[in-house]
Amino acid sequence: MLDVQRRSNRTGAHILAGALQRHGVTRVFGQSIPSAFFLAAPDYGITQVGYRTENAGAAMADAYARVSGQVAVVTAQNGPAATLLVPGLAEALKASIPVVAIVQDVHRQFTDKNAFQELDHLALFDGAAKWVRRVSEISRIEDYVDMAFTVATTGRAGPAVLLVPLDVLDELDDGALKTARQASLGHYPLDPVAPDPARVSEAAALLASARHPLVIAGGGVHSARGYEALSALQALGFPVATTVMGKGAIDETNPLSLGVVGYFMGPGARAGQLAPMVQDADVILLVGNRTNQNGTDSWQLYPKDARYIQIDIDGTEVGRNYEALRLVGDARLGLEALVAALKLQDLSVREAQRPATETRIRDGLKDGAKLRETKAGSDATPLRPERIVAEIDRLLTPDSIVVADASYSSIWVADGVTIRSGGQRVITPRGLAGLGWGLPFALGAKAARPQSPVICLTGDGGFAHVWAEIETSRRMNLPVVVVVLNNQILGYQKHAELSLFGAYTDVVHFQPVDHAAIAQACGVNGMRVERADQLAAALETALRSNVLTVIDVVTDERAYPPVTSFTGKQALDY
Ligand SMILES: Cc1ncc(C[n+]2csc(CCOP(=O)(O)OP(=O)(O)O)c2C)c(N)n1
Ligand SMILES: [Mg+2]
Repeated sequence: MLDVQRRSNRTGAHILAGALQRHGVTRVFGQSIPSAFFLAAPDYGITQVGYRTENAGAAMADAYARVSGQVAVVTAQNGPAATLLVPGLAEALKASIPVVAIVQDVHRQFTDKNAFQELDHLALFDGAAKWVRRVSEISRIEDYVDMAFTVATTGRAGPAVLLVPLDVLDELDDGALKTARQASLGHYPLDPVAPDPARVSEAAALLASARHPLVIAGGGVHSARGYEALSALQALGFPVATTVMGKGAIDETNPLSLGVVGYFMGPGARAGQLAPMVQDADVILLVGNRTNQNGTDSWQLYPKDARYIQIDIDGTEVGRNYEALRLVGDARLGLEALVAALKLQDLSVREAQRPATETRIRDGLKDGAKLRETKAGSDATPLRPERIVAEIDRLLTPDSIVVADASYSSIWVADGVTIRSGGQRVITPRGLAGLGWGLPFALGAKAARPQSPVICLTGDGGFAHVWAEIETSRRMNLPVVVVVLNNQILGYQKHAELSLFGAYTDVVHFQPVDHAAIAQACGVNGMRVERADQLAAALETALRSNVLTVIDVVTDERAYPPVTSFTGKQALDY
């Protein structure tokens, strides 16, 4: 539609769509509502990814933002639909992912009259978003859209909720309105600021003279796209570990990469033998790392007496759990500045230590691999999850995206997938670790990068939250591979109970479910795998398919990952 025509009879819905177009939005996760907006949107180059449930839609938007580097937009109706956005936005809040949720609100004249599906959305989203506002004038739509995008992308990224009364969208632009707004704010980080140069020099001096320095990178490196800078720092001789959210930030085949450190470094973990290397570190650089419970193994793994340096865009995260030299700023710019400052330092200590550091990592990983081998190479029936992930890992390219649901799947993937190039993506719900985000994450990732293979690992419990989205995949042409660990239990739940109480509650076991048949019933592919030698072919077929494939793998309910709190718990050897 010509711009002139648009202006002459445009409504609030057109203004909203135009503002999103200005921010580079081309896809919106929605379910028809607000209808006036979605009817106008195609004229602005915006198409809809139609979810089945709002909670899945919010998770799709989250993964879309993680993978694309763009703000993702999700919409919902007022009332019940809005309530279902809360879990996904809460994940985005905790994981620092920029999502703009546009939520329809009741007609302005009906406000506070017990209108149909009226709810106090400001209160509803208060704890699940960075910002919640209602736009109540057509003349302010662009202002509020820009505020929402700015809030989502500036500083620590996160979700912003914009409430739009439906009559505002229907109102005609009286022609008096003229927007002066030109900015495109749909990418993040919007304002990549660099840390104080004096502190950067201080940090460089500390790192250069450290005997056992260690870098522990978190999800902030992905958000800042700081991959090259991180690998430049590693190239100066600094060993690099990551959190689960940071996995993918660094090539894990580099001799100075430890892999993921945190709460699953028990026997059989890839980096399980490297815990002493973390504990012995004298200077630790944290980058975009929240130092949360799982990442620090309940704050037991990171040493108490080390010097910490912390780069984070959010100054309130710096020093939260470990007092640190404060480098408040963007992870990429912070790392770049640090690399430049280190090049001015005498790096002879680091050079001298480097061979010993590499040997220590190599030996530790070798010992870990020996302990893993029996499980990762196992032909046992029912299958071991370690074997499944090893088969997936063999088929990955740097372009592949691996997604995991919460529970054990996140751990199996974080521990079993090998990152071969900085920037390779592994998407896990580590903000809140809610069950059911795996499949919608996979669909959101596929929407962001349609050419990339997307493989999702999920437990049978978590998958059941979102079976409905199999149909979404088919309808929206988002073919992904879903590998279901069919152990017929709420695994982590049962095992945590066993480890803590020596007994388990009475609902952790499921009746048998044929997940392949569920997929087939939705008109996509379903396969059942009961033997390890069927796996490779099943995965290859699934990756070639142009529709979603569910691979339902019968797995051993006794299999649990090397979570340190499980180590030595005999109740788990049942
Ligand atoms: C929405 C939500 N509900 C409950 C939990 C608690 N929880 C964590 S792991 C788990 C068991 C998950 O079982 P399943 O998805 O089958 O994975 P498995 O551990 O068996 O591989 C539960 C109930 C959660 N993390 N999120
Ligand atoms: Mg299970």
